[in-house]
Amino acid sequence: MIIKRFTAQTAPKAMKLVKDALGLDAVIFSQKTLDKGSANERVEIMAAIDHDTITSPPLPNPEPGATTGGAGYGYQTVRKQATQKKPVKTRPKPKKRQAQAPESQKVRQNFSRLLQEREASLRPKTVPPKQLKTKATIWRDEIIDQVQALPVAQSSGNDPIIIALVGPTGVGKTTTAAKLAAWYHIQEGKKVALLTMDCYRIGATDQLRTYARIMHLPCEVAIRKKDLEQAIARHWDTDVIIIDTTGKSPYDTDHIDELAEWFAEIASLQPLLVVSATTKKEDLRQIVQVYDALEPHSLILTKLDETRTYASLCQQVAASNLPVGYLTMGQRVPEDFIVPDKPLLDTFFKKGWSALEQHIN
Ligand SMILES: Nc1nc2c(ncn2[C@@H]2O[C@H](COP(=O)(O)OP(=O)(O)O)[C@@H](O)[C@H]2O)c(=O)[nH]1
Ligand SMILES: [Mg+2]
Repeated sequence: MIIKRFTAQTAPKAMKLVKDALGLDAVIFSQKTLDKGSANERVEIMAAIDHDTITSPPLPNPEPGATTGGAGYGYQTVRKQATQKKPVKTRPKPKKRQAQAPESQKVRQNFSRLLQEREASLRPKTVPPKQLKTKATIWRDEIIDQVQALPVAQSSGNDPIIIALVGPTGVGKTTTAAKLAAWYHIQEGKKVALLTMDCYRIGATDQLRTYARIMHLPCEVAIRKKDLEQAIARHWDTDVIIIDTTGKSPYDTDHIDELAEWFAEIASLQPLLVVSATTKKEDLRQIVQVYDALEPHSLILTKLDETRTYASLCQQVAASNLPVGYLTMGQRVPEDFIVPDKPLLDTFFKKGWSALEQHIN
């Protein structure tokens, strides 16, 4: 880089010196007035240029008082200020390409088309997103199709319908037993009796007794297998007997064996497996598998209000091969309870929560 100082009586004159000496690509580092107010007042410009861009040799001062020399730093190029029309140095213009013969043009076009075709054939085949969505929807609908609705079966003759709610702890068995009792008693006008085998927790029986008292329904506790058989016999004249059971871990197989033994003697008993929508996929699979030993009649899906994602639940229900008998979506007894038909289950698993909302009072 060459750095020079230029002085002249006025700024335009000093700038002309810069242009003449360094050309239009010169960079102005500084400009200041020297001996301001005196007879010797003049303008000093510090300018620089790269060796490569020097376009013309530095000229001697064209007028008295004009000088060049020195060093500095700056930010401005002369080109911006130049009034001179023609640049001293011009970049050589690229040579004009000779017009191609039509023959060779054709060959080039064919070649690039072949290249494009080959690239396209090598690209991995991806399914367009729209098509993917359709496939996912088809797959989802196939799963939903497998989910069937089936309310509790009617009993033969004058025998009562006997239902037992089984399932893990805290899924809503007792609450749902009360909802079912209310539905049969209030909606269907049936004569209902409540039995509970749940003496495991302190106060567990009180929960169902309280519901029974409010609905003016009989409620009995069965601590032993014999108690259960006798209680059923006592309420044989009712339309529906609803049995609440103790919840245990789905990994406690002894509990399932014990229940199976209790139920073995009661021929028309329909076990309903209560599962919560908030249960994790793997646990749900385990629950369905373990309770299969009791040959459940159907599923009761509870706590549908506690989530908004039902795809995994739908898959598990379909995989269980068990129909869905009832849905619950809240703690209110008897309101938060639905006896779904197949179209409602379809809409629910397709649209989610909004499909249930309109059925809630
Ligand atoms: N959010 C919601 N809570 C529920 C539902 N069903 C039951 N519960 C609540 O879940 C808790 C456990 O219910 P409970 O009937 O005692 O379960 P159990 O141990 O299976 O008998 C209670 O606080 C119930 O009020 C439901 O559908 N939605
Ligand atoms: Mg309970």
